[in-house]
Amino acid sequence: MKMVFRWYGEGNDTVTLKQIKQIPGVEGIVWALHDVPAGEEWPMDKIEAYRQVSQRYGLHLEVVESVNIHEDIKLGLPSRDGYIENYKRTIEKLATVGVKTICYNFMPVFDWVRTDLYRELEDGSTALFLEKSKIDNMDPMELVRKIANNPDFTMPGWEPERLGRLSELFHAYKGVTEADLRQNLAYFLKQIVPVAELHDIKMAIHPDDPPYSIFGLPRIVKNRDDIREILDMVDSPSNGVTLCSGSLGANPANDIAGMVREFASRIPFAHLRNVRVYGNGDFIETSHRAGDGTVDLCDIVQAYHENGFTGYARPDHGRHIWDETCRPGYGLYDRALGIMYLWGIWDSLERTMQSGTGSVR
Ligand SMILES: [Mn+2]
Repeated sequence: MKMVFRWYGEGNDTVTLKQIKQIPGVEGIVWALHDVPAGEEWPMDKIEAYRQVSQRYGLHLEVVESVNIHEDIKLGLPSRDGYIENYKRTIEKLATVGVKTICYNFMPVFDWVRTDLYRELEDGSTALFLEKSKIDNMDPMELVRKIANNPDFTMPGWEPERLGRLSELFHAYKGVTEADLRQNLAYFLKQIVPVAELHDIKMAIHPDDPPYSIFGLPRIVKNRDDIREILDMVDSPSNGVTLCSGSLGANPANDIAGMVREFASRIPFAHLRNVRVYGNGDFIETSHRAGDGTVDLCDIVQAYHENGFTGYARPDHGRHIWDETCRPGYGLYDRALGIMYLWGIWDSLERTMQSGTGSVR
């Protein structure tokens, strides 16, 4: 397990590389050019700037999250080919600075969705929260109206000034089924994976967050069957999955340890975090500790360990604790605590294996 830590870049993150370097066992950053719009080729000078700054702290940049997919690719429009060509050029450039894994998602319109970024937990810390009834059965146009009329109702990336584009996109996705979206993903992968293979890079699709359809939009990375189908689209180690225990864990029916066991050789990147799902489907992100949420990270880490996992792992999100001011879900403290918890499990499994006493469970 190679531990990495997401960093949003100089002037774009409250956490510093100096701090990241001091978290035990962290070898590299998970990075992206956040100012390059989806679909555009990443400029080499900006990639090179990341290389230089990470090198100063002895942190590698082998994991990129994400190179975003243009909506025209997801929609299967004729203009997709140009965007796919740009994507290939970006892969080639990333290979020159040692990138090994590229995380991406294939979620229409919205990346992750929450209804509250700072919901208070019992201990006074705050965390990302989703109130399911707020988004359930909501007509997309009602959502657009809500964002426009209520300053407290926001969706990531959809500020009131971009709402025109949002209704346009909803219109474009009208009638696009899960089968269509799958076909468009397969089209993308068949072109991209050979280029990734050639450059020893593993593509790793991130599950949908939350792992079910929202606002009537199709979603195709929700569970074990979905992932199996995607991995079968192109049978190559370069066609992999970012197994996110938090995203998948928002549906308690998902057996994440079971997925680790089934897909082990196709998971270049593990997102390890906990989430507490309530009876009504609401969920809140919690500390990593098993028991604080409904995701059993002990079991999941054990499944990785059993399979000799040598891929990358990151603690994904954390709560906001100790009065830290930070990007929602991306503070230093709780993610660092999460890493130590993960190492605690991992190291004790290593020790048990070496002493030959078998399973710790
Ligand atoms: Mn994740």
